[in-house]
Amino acid sequence: MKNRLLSVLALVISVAVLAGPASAQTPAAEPPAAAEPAAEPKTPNVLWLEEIEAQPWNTGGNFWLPTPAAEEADPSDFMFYAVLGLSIFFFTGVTIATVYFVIKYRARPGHKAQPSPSHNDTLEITWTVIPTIICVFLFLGGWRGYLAFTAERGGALQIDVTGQKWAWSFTYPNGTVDNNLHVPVGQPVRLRMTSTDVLHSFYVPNFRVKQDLVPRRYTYLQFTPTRPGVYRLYCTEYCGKDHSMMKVRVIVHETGGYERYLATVEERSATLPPVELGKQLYEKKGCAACHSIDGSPRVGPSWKGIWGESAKMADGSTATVDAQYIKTAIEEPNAQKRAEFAGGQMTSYAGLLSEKEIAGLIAYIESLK
Ligand code: HEC
Ligand SMILES: [Cu+2]
Repeated sequence: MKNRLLSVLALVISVAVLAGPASAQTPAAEPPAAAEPAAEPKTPNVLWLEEIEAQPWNTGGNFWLPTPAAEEADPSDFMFYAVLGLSIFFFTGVTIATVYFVIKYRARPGHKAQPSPSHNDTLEITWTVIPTIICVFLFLGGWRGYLAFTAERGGALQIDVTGQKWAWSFTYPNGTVDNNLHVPVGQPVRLRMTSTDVLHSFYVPNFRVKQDLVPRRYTYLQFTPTRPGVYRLYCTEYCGKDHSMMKVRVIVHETGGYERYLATVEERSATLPPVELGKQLYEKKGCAACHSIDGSPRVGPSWKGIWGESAKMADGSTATVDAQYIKTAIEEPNAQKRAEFAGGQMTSYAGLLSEKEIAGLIAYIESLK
């Protein structure tokens, strides 16, 4: 009986193993996408950046913690392991003592209960002094780790961070704005962060740093990346329906790579046709979370076919969707509202998009008619 069960199990496993690769191959039968028009040839810099951005993020690490990639990870990991070690030590000690006493002093025929001592100096001093030393040690360790990512350090690269439902904007000292974070290895980075709508929180597990972004207020965070690679950045303050879309990339560049990145972005945006720029912004700036391009309504109106349309507004008037209408919609969303979407909220992108980018978005929406 047991043998038969085993052979059935073996059969099921071998069928699954054989079927696995075969079913994985089926999509290859699809016709090749040769119908796409040939793309413009790309400069080596643009290719380099696209390759880096497409790299899989680092998923390494041990059972407890992901790969450390910043100086701040050291004090933080030390404290994690210290607390873990202390917890294991005391949990085991207390459990063993409890079990031992339960057995040793159990009620049994001929055994008389012994009176508890009412006072014992040695015992009381021991259980006061040892926990006090442990608490002071934990406090100092935590304080050191806290200072590591909050205290201002000289020579830091400052990057402005804006959180918004549901995207990040990182503004570099030269004015470049991106939705992924790019930083150089080995240089302290100081983030000045705020939010345009609700609470968000910046968290990079590999750096062991986390800080809230608060509307109408600035918060700061500091770290020094130590290991080039691609890591993940999460929003860890639940901020609405598409909270999980605020999961982007942090790219730690090798020496010289950060400068090359900035130069490449400039080069790329200088040569991008407006429609392409608008398409890229639609995906990168989080517009896609609320606007579809296939006619289906999301939180906001779809962009498909709206160009030239006369839109019914919430105040009863009608307005033609043209360049001016789109610019106003982006910069002062509350100034004009469509009747059907009057309940939806869009936060203003004034100051977060350049004139050129707004022109790109207008061109892109026009191309969707
Ligand atoms: C959080 C959801 C949300 C995000 C993100 C968002 N929008 Fe909107 N958008 C809305 C809503 C809701 C409306 C309709 C009500 C209003 O105008 O405030 C709207 C309206 C618009 C309109 C007017 C469309 C029409 O047909 O009336 C434009 C243009 C627009 N958004 C552009 C953008 C651009 C560009 C971005 C990205 C840079 C963006 N939106 C990001 C929610 C969003
Ligand atoms: Cu968020």
